[in-house]
Amino acid sequence: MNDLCKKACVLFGVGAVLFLSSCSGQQEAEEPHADVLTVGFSQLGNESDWRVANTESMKSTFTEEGGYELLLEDAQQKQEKQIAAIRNFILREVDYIVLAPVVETGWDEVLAEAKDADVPVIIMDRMVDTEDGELYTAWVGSDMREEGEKAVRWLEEFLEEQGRAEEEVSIVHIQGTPGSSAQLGRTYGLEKGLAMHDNWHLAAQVCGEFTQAKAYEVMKEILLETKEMDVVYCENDNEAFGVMQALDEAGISYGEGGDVILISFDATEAGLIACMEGRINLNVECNPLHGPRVEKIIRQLEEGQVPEKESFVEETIFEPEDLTADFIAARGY
Ligand code: GYE
Repeated sequence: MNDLCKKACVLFGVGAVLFLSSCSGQQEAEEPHADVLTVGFSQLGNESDWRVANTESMKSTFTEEGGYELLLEDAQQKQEKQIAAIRNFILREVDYIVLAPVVETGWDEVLAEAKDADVPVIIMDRMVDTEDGELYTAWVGSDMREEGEKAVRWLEEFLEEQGRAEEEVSIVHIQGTPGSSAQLGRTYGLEKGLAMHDNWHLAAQVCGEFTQAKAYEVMKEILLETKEMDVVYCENDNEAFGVMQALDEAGISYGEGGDVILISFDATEAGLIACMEGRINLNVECNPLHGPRVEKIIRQLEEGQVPEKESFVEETIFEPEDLTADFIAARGY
């Protein structure tokens, strides 16, 4: 090949590549966006096993193959980050916003902005407390007051069976994130129980932030003050793990046949294993698999239907004798 010919070939090659890439570029710009629904998801954080399972459920539901683009923002437990994420989703003109709110109050302004921009907002897991119920389209999650009440009913029966119903009962209460539905509901249940039983007393009531590390730290401090406790009421499994660690170090027995009755919430895999092994007396279920439930709401909206404004998930409670390794493994979280 002479030089001229080589140059011509190279030029032709470059031209062909440019032509092809500009064609495929056009296709990319037009094709995927026709049917794809963009979902902006403001997840409150990554504080617990429950939260990890919840995020996973959203990711495995809102997939590319399923026709979605999921924009996931982790707010690291900060409401201002969630508000910023929602504003960003509005700017990006997403089709739907899903919000798992860290606390209940303080959402009116940003939800009104989403409403003005015609972006439907679906609230998942914890609730929002807004002045105007029209600021969000639908909510799906758990009845966390009911969860607290279930724990208290169980404790009443358990003490009764043990012949301890009339005895003084000293309770350590490890709370979750202040102002979150999970904290408010589970605290409501316990405080109602305390009000109904003159012989039930709070030995301590402190915040464990729904994390193992914080619960461990606060439980260590409590144990410096007192070792007199009959019940530790942890508002989630990760707090229960931190409490178990602190009780182990203090040489205090807990769970089935132990000195301290341990109550937990969530029933995640590790929480249920601890319950099956008798280290947690009661684990109140809180289901994190909301991805398919949120998708159902979006499908209904796409088809012009009106979804239920609020849907509560059915849940149960677990004691050690209810559990087997196979049962826990089949739950998958
Ligand atoms: O119990 C806890 C998590 O809002 C129900 O948040 C959720 C709670 C859950 O951190 O583990």
